[in-house]
Amino acid sequence: MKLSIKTLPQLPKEVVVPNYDRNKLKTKIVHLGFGAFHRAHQAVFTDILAAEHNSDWGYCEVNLIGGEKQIEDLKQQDYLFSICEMAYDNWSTRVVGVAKEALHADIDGIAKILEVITRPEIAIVSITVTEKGYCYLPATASIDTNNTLIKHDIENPTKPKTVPGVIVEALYLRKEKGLKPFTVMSCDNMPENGHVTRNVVLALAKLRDPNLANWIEQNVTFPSTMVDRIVPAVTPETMEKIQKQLGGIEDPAGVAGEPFKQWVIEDNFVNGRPDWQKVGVELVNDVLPYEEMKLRMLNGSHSFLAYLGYLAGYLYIDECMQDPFYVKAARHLMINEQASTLRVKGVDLQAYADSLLDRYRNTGLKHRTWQIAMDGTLKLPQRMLDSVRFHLANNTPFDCLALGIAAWMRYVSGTDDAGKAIEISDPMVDKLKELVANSQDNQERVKSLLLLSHVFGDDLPNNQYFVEQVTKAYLSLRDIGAKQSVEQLAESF
Ligand code: NAI
Ligand code: CS2
Repeated sequence: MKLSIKTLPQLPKEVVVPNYDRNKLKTKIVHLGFGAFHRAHQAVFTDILAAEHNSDWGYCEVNLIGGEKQIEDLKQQDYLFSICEMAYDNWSTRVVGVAKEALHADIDGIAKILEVITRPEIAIVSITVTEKGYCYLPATASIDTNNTLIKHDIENPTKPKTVPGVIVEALYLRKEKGLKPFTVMSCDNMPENGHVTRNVVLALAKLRDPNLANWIEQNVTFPSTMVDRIVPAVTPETMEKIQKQLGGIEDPAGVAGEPFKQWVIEDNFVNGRPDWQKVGVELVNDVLPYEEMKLRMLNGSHSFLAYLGYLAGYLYIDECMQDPFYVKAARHLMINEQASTLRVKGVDLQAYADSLLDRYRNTGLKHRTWQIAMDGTLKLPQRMLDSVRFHLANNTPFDCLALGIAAWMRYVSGTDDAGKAIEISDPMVDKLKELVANSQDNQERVKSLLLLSHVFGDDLPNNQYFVEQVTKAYLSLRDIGAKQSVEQLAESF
């Protein structure tokens, strides 16, 4: 039997269920990207707000590309889904009730989605669609007009497929109807995610109608956010554990994540917002220092561990944490090469680094290094390269960052240290394969991959010291492998 309103009474009494009147909820947020993260993060904060503070903010959950099954599952179970908190082996479960509706572009049609977004009561469109959903060029944070889907949206603005395309068309329709706009809130792991979202939306709007772009510029806000909770992709084993938590009831839309969660939002909304501050969300004037801290210390060390771990045969982050040299190197990276670059004030960064390592040790999470390694071309700039620029400008060392970047190069070269082929998942995978195929496995490989100016900009490939450092690390990885390269580096601190 599946999770639904009918089966709620059969759940074990420890499971937290929506104890509020779901009929009083109004769909006021449209969320684009009903993936694992949204379910375990924004939806949970909003659910606690409904349960504990009588909030009436509900969601229409939307997937535009991929994730058809999740939307179908949600519809079949009265829009209920569960989230398990995995504190090592001690799990606890909550059924979330704030979803009111669910739509998929390929199932329900884009017209239906636009109809919902243009309802007067929609106040926020929030987004978690991974970095590639923004169709932007990471080195400049500008729209990628060569992206096939963006080309489609430029030619067919009323039937958009992309996130920027849908937002532009929805805002166009609201403007025409004389309705208030909505706030656009990205919750993806990008630096200044609000700024990136604004850039791509405005660029697309300008191509369509400069008046529309002006109206958006003057009336719509794009608050940046810092979002944090480790929520690995659901596996069949996680599904089994969720079912056990639910006393045998199945929940294919269920998800599991770590207990920790954090959300910092720039308080800049044009049409109201839930009182998220009542449930621990930090509403601030400037989110950038928090975002930068999290992207460099957490995500930067995550990517470092993911590439070096995967090459060495460590399938999960908690396996990397069993290797004392990986722990030492990750901590050195966080404190000496990332924390030193940050603007954030009043945060104990030593304690932050230790808390991150502790979260990585959680053996319940089974967070795959392969999952974190994906989409590297869109992740490296904010996780590693911005810090490298800081060190180059300040003449300070960046050995761990150089090793991390070289490990990405080794990873996209396609073979791990045991000689096994790597399945690379990246929007630029074809280009990566071409660059790898046309270069020898030595300093030529490094030079060749540095040609990706959308990733490395024009400055880094022309900085001789940077190229030397990455080349040295690359050759070490080639000659002695990831495990020993990390060991040697960690021994040198
Ligand atoms: P997921 O794979 O479970 O879900 C991805 C979602 O993005 C799906 O709803 C899918 O329909 C949508 N999507 C994918 N490509 C798209 C495209 N080109 N256009 C439109 N929609 C697209 O991933 P998950 O775990 O939900 O993570 C999503 C993002 O959330 C991450 O990339 C990151 O930016 C952010 N995040 C994730 C955390 C995590 O631990 N999972 C933690 C903090 C942030
Ligand atoms: C990870 C993040 O997949 C990745 O790239 O680094 O999703 C990480 O788990 C989250 O940002 C934690 O908040």
